[in-house]
Amino acid sequence: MTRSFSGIKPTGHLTLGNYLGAVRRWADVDQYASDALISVVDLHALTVEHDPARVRRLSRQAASLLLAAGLDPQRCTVFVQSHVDEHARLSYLLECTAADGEMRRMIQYKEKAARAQAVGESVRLSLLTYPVLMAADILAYGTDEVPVGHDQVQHVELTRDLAVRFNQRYGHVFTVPKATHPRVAARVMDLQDPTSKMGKSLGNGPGVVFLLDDADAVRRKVMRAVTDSGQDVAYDRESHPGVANLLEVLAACVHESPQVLADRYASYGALKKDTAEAVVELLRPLQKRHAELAADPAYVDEVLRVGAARARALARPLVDRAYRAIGLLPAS
Ligand code: AQP
Repeated sequence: MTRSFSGIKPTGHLTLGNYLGAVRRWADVDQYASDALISVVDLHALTVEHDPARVRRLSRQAASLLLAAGLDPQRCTVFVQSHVDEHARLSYLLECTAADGEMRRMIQYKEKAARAQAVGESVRLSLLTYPVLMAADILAYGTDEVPVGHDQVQHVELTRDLAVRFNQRYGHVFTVPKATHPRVAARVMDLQDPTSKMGKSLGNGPGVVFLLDDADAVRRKVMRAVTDSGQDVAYDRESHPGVANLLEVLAACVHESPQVLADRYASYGALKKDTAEAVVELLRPLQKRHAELAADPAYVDEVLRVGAARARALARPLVDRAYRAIGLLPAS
């Protein structure tokens, strides 16, 4: 059976972008079609300024939301990255495989480092190296497929390069994975700035729909979404990025194509109203289930404990093999 690995960072509250671009597919497709491992990748939340208590809180909340979204612990493995030492163990070997130059070319590093530099701040070394940790997350499990939004394409490419390089230098150890994306909404944009990704850590409040936003907040954010000058409801990301984003969100909610939906609307107002209601309905069952799970943290902790034990058992032999292949003396 195909194996898939997916991760979500507890850097903020989960967004509609996370859900439509990734989480919904993990729940609706991947856990049935593959041996799916889904991780709250908490080590990645330490690459930027962080509050320890908040990271802990968001990690449990992310796990609860994954379960609320329909991930079934009987069908897939849900766990917290830092509970499985193999990720950090393998990351070091991959740092010894990666080149400094290729890390500095990573778009997310360049963008975040430039932002920090502009205000006279430095960035953590881990911001430069975290794509290698991400490669370790994926490669430790012999992963075939990585279901992600479009923002992660470059990281999966790096993962492939490192796997191939390691295999060529030290013998075949790693499966070379490939990224897969949803048909629509692979890149949900910020409602206030449709040229930027809707992100949980950098997104500004009014342009980001959070999964736990109440119905009024969702309606307010969608109704105030920036649209384009003109009146045409056309699906064109280049010339009408705001309207195209709303069409994609609506299309993803109602399982239609954005082009077909565009022909049905004569005004931006009607499109916004239907999109807002579709998002409210999409989130309603998820929020209800999340409220039940939030009231039962012991259940969530147990799911994470069992998940980590399974993940550890899968990763350990493969990472041990990589340690031997690269020339390290096995512990007796
Ligand atoms: N806007 C989005 N549209 C489609 N997919 C998205 N994903 C994230 N944002 C969108 C996908 O969700 C999965 C988990 O994402 P993540 O936790 O790795 O990243 P994030 O939500 O983008 O978090 P940050 O902290 O806001 O990220 P950065 O570092 O980019 O600033 C992934 O599959 C992702 O593709």
